[in-house]
Amino acid sequence: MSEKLTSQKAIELEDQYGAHNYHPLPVVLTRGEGVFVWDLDGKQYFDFLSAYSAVNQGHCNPTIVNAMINQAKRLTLTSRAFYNDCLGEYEKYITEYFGFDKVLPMNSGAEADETALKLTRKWAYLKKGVPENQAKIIVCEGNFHGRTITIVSMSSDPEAKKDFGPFTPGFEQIPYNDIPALENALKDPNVAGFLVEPIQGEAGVFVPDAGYLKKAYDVCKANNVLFIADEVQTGLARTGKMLACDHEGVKPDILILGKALSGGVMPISAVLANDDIMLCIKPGEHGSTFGGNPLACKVAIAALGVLKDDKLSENAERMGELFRSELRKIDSEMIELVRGKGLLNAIVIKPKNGKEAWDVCLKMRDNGLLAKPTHGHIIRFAPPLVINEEQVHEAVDIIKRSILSFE
Ligand code: IF1
Repeated sequence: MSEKLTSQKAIELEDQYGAHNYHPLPVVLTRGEGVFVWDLDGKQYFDFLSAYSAVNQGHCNPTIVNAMINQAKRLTLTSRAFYNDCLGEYEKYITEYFGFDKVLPMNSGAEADETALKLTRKWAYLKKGVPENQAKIIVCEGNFHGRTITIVSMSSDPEAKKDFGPFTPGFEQIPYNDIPALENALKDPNVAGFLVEPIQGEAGVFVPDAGYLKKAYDVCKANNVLFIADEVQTGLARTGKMLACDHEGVKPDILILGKALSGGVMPISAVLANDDIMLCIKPGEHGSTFGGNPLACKVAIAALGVLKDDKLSENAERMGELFRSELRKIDSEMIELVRGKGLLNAIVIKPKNGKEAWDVCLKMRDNGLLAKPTHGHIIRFAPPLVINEEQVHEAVDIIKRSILSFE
């Protein structure tokens, strides 16, 4: 393009040529570094979304980008028709990192969730002895696991489902954070697994009661049901531990990872399990052209390395405490509630003078901080985990000024 691209023009292009499946905040970004992003006019913003927790390690993390560039110049994709010299190294690294026997590499979070569902059903037929086509998987109301037909079949969100039927059978919804409901659902001997987000993201960063995950795990064990944790969003240091399940000492039977597994540079996801479960899937029964590609392997090793080397769990824990306590000092009727764990946080906004969460987000954008409303009245705050104390104070100051401007 010869003319300089303006924000207006960039938005028009997306509007004219792209499907209208999103409603972005009007800001056009062109560069990122650490906790900051810049728009086309050179204006700097704190990124308090982190691409829905994919850039935990900070934008354009140099360790990750260098690993990517080096491997990109050598070999990027072989498919799984042949062996490559990166996959085994990565598989050893990630399984030792999380303490599982095996990994199955995929690309998007939704694919990893689909993989976990297939694995759970296969295990139910081969190991648990569930009669053919009778396996049932228990999911929670308010869940978010992605956008495929099967995954929206598990959803309770009308918007995610309307006019996308018919749906995949074999799922039963129970309320989240409800152990008696789980105990009741698991009375059915055909239940194969319980799929759960340790904190519900889409539901607006809904943190369950302390002890819920541990109790849910124990109920699963008592009934020979697999406990499947979707840590696509909550995992990888986001909540102040490497995994959100670590807060309760729970080790899932099947662990689903995505997003920050690449630090946001490309789609990389993974399903981890022990042999008893993972070896139920045989050659030809599952896979993906790009899953486990050499580029992804090197990127994921670097991305996981950064989490430990830079002590990002510890930082998320400390900065999260600071962030919530500073937010709670803001004296405004518009803030109904502050909640979260580590650096996965949200505020619930009470509209005032006709101003709601969307208006707060536009004002914060003007003041140099980006966040996105969900369900109309909740604002998620999830900065890259490399944020420091001074930056937390600056960010809270922006949030405070923005909200108080409506008083
Ligand atoms: C979008 C929410 C976040 C996820 C969990 C699997 C996936 C996701 C727990 C699928 C994806 C996203 C995708 C994003 C919005 C978003 C989201 F608001 F919808 F809930 F992060 F909070 N499991 N989450 O959160 O991963 O296939 O997208 O790689 O634009 O839809 P994916």
